[in-house]
This record gives sequence, structure tokens and C-alpha cells, in this order.
Amino acid sequence: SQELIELSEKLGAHNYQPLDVVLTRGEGVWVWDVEGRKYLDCLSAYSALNQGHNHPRIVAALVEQAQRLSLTSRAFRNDQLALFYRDLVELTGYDMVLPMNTGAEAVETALKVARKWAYTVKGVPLNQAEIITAEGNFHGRTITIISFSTEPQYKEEFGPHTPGFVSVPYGDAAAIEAAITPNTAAVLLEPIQGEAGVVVPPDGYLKQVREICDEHNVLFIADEIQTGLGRTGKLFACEHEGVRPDVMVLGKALSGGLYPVSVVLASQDILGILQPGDHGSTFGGNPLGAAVARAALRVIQDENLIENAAEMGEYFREHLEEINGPHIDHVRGRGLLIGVVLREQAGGARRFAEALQARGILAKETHENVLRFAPPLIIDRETIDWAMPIIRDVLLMP
Ligand code: IF1
Repeated sequence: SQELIELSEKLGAHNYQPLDVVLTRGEGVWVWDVEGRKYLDCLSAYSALNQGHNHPRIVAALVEQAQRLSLTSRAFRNDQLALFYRDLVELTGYDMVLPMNTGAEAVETALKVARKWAYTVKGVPLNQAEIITAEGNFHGRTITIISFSTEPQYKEEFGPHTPGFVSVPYGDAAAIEAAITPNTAAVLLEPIQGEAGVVVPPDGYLKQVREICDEHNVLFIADEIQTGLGRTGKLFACEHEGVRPDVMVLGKALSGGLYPVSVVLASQDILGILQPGDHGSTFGGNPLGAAVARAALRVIQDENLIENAAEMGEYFREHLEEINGPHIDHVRGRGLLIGVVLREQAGGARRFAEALQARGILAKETHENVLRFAPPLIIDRETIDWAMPIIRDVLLMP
């Protein structure tokens, strides 16, 4: 590990400060480092591994397709993409799909579609479209997306910034209504803010946003890249309030962590406005990613990962809430997206993540004082029972 850490520190840009654990193998909820130590993965690559590490069915789909056809570009058609579209439409009920690769690319795509919809359908004057976003948001790292970040480090030294975005407090539907003008194209929200520290909005918030968007002819774009595909105990987090966004963005677990696959989902009225040449991507919609994503979606359904996430999330959270130590302010989240909010005097969440690592559990601090627990959705009671005494010990340490 030390050798590889030193090499990485020397040659790699320091845009991360990872825990000093060097992983070499994963299986299900477990990962092993190069010295053979075993860890419970409670981050799931930020929810890209809902199906667990290297799920055999998804690996098999990857290998099989890779030996046949990996990439055609969209200049030609391939035999996987239409089937991927059909699986997604049947699963989600949206009319149309636009396939991309990373989450940020899909968010950018949704923003472009919302702007073109504003100009060609809503009648907003060209280059005047506004999109409302929430403080504390995280939607990716491109210049346009960080232009509406409220995290100084993500934004400040990367200007000049893309105009046309209006920031409002998260969880306050009235603030959204107040920010709407005749030029408002869309509202972009995470149904639960992940990076902000697993921030669950007040009950009814998403429903109010839905109603406000309907009333003002504004598109509701939900970024379910981290919260979607079972993570919160529903297929989509918006379902906790029975809300259906006009545009939904997916990524991460859409491929089970085996390949970057993201999509924008919407109705024909919205995605149908794009004409050939409007948008594209070299790898977007490639047959390898499509085959992998189809298998990843099958696993979520065939292994009842949504129900398991709801059940295990409840079980995990109950046990976490029983730990009442001086450092814990409260526990929050939905399903298996859980944040343990530490008090100021706890000295920050990083040292607890490091202590957990020493005891065989990999969790990540998000922002200063939240410890995030988001294991793969395949986790079982027995594993949670194994982890709980360790987590309790660590959270009760001085
Ligand atoms: C990093 C955060 C999590 C996301 C949501 C879009 C994207 C992400 C809701 C962009 C990506 C990742 C990115 C990674 C760390 C991680 C992260 F802490 F940065 F914010 F998960 F909370 N929408 N989140 O969570 O997707 O382009 O990365 O595929 O940038 O450090 P991507």
C-alpha cells in the first residue's frame, strides 16, 4: 500500500485526499486491500455500486458484449441501444431517453434541453432562459454546473461562470416560487442532497415544487444520479412524495459501477425537440454500456434491491439512532442513504472515518461533520449486525 500511495501522490494530481487504503478486490459488500485486509464498503462509490462490487450478472454482460461490439459511435446504430431504451421506458414510464456517460454530462444535457424547450416551446426570448437551483447542490464538476454551486471551493477559482442560474435555499418551495420569472425554464433539484450531507427536504417540499412548476409552466428536473435506482428504498426518491419530475437524470448505479452510463429521461414533448446534430457524445449510447446497464437494471429488479434497501435502511438507521453518544447530533436519510450528523465539538467526521477504516469499515465524511453510510443495497441483517458494534465503538470514542 505504502509504495502505491507514494507513487500516486507523486504522479497524480491531488484533486482528492483519499483514505490511505489501497483496494485490490471487491465482492458484494466487501473489498480487500493489497495487504489482504477486508473491509465493509459503506460508500458504494457514492451510490454507483447499489448492486454490490463486480456483480456476476453485470460482469458477464460486460465480458460477453466486449467480445462482440464495444463502440460504434452514433453515426451508426447498434443492437443494444434500442433494447436499453425499451427497458428504461418500461421501468420508468417516460417516453424518451437520451444516453450519455457521466452524471455531469447527463445534467448538462438536461440543462441544454430545458433551455431549448424554453426558447422553442415556452417562448422565452433567446439567451434569456433562467434555471433555478438549490443552495448546497451537487450536480457535477463542469464549468456550467459549478457556476451554480454554492460551495466556494468548487466554484471560486474556476470562473468566469456560466450565467442564467438563480440559487435559492433548499427545502423552501416559496423561495422557488418567488424566484420564478417569465423567463424561467426549469428548476433543478436533488430529491435528497447527497454531497451537502444527506439533506432530506421537509415533507411535502417536492410536491409543492411539482405544483409550482405546473402552475408556472416550468420544467421540474430531478437529479436522481445518487438517490435513484433503489438507494432510498424506492425506485426513485421522488416517489416518497408521489412526485413525477418532467425530466429525470440517472447515472452511477445505472451501470452497477461496471461502466460509465447516464441518461436523461423525459416525455416526447421535451426530448422530442432535439434535432439531429443538436447534441452528442462519442461514447454516449454505446452497445457495451447499454448491455451493462440492461443487466444492472435487471439485477435491481430480480434481486428486489429496492425492498431490501427500504428494509435494511430501516434496520440500519434504528440501530444507529440507539447510539446516543456525545458526538452524535442526529441521524438522517432515507433507505440506505444515511447520514450521521456529528456535533461541532466532535472535531469533524474525518477522524471517525479513519477510525472505522482501522476496524474494517469504509465510510466517508461528507462536508465537515456528517458521516455517510451508504452500503450496497444487497446488504443483509447479519452484515449490519457485524458492523454495528464497531460503528458504536467508534462513534462513542472520545
Ligand atoms: C466528485 C460528491 C457525491 C452526484 C449527483 C451528479 C453527479 C454526482 C447528485 C455527477 C456525483 C460524485 C462525484 C464525486 C464524488 C461524488 C459526490 F461528493 F462529489 F458530491 F456522490 F455526493 N449528481 N457525485 O452525486 O456525476 O459526473 O461524477 O458521474 O466529484 O468528487 P459524475
